Amino acid sequence: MEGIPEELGSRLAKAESVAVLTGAGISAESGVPTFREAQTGLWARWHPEDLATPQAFQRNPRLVWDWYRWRRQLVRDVEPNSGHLALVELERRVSDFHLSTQNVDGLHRRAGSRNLSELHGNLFRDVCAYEGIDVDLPAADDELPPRCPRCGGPVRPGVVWFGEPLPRAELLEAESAAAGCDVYLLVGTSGLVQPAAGLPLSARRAGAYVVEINPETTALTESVHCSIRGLAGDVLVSLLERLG
Ligand code: BJW
Repeated sequence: MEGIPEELGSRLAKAESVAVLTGAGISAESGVPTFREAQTGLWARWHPEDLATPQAFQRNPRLVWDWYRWRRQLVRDVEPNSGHLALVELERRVSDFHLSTQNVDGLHRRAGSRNLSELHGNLFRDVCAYEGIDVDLPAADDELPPRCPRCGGPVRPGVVWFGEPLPRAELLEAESAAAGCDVYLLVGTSGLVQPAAGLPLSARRAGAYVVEINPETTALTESVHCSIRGLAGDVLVSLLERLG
């Protein structure tokens, strides 16, 4: 891993407001697969248009549910890692801190992050596909798709699929954090999916110092002030050590 650049250390030490955007890379060290990595990414094994669009769910809700149930189990079996925990500690140390995540795995909340916006929803929410509201399903409901206890319509996972709008309140919180922070950290995302990928650009336009933490170059590398090539856990722990 590269060391923490001097300028980042001093800017972070002075920062009153820090905003963070995470992607699948931060959960990779817990054992959750990313989406776009060549061999191991979910999209290397499945087509997003078969599983992560409203049309896919209409065509074959059983297939979509089988896939999401598999992912739920995978996430239940893993734990938050040192990267998630370092962000909890950073939140404790910075007076104004906001974390936006594209991840649906809930690991930031399990780690203890509080001021958090889940931009792409949450894998463990059950939502009525007709009414768009969260529903409680009986524990032993094996019907696929499950049925809404209120209207009988199909229930879907509470995640944001391609072509769907992001939850309004979460997106507004993320935009406001990006527009008002001194330092913006971009952790473990390819920066390919909109509108989340526009947040670091908004932060930069508004005057923030923007930093990318990723072992690889990404679509956003050329737009940030500073890129640190390394694993999220290692780099975030080093950042905290640097802060003292
Ligand atoms: C490590 C690491 C380690 C590895 N440490 N790093 C403008 C232009 C073009 C297209 C569009 C546009 N605006 C909208 C679109 C369409 C679309 C889009 O962006 N398409 C592009 C892909 C072309 N966007 C949408 O459809 C969005 N909706 C929308 O815009 O609605 C508008 C609207 C308004 C009003 C009415 C109607 C519509 C919705 C996007 C939803 C994305 N959904 C998914 C699935 C969620 C559910 C699920 O999980 O099943 O979200 S797709 C998938 O990609 C998932 C992720 O959150 C998202 C981002 O991926 P992420 O996190 O960046 O992961 P990877 O795999 O890409 O990258 C991992 C990175 O980690 C890599 O860089 C590694 O190197 C790194 N890494 N190990 C640190 N240890």
